Amino acid sequence: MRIDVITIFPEYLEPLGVSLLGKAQERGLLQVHVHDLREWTTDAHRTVDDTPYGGGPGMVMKPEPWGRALDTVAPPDAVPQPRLIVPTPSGRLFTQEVAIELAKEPWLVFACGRYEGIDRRVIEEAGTRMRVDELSIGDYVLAGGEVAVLVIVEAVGRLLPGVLGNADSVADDSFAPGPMANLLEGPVYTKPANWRGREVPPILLSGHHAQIARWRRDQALRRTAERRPDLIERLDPALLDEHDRAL
Ligand code: 6GU
Repeated sequence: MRIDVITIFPEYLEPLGVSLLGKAQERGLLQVHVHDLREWTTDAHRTVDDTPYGGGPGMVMKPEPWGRALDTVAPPDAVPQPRLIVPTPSGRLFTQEVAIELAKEPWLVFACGRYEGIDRRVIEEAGTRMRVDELSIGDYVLAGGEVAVLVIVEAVGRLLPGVLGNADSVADDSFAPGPMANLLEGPVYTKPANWRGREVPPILLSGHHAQIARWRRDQALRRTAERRPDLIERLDPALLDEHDRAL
């Protein structure tokens, strides 16, 4: 997969070269290119924003640098066209389901807004030649889209074939299909079996794999009911057994 990020703070994206995603790039599974939007300004001050038409607080990102940036990074005659992701708190919610969809794409371009956002016409015009997704990573407000790009690229990148080792497989994810689908992960333990007088739950030392699986599902259900009742509501009742309902 190829990823381009257009931002006024390229250094904000440096973490993409570290750890799992850094390895994925070294191994040729992912190519990340970060571009400074100011390269496409034409004035001495390299201006990227201006006051909003209609008045109001803050500043809006000017269309001209964005138009030139997108035409350069994703030329209108390129085939195929990339999918354009615009991180914004007013976007559709980014979920694991969206991550799975994006992981199937060969090419993503991220347009990072700052201030009060990007002039609407940029998104409209881009939409005439590529798929555009405005995505929010949650119900809180960040200062700009850069951190949201880190979140989305990490969630998508770890789904790419070959990026994860077997030890931390995608199949075990909280939101992956299977018996633990849409449940939060329960507690985990490692050695020593007694630490500062606290014992690991004995079932985990028993070697009874079926009982361990049952216990883990109970723990996941309890934790999900406590912390994310909204997820319990959305569980498929057909996937709950007698034992689950007794909890
Ligand atoms: Cl994608 N951008 C900004 N600026 N704030 C956010 C967000 C995105 N998602 C949640 N809050």
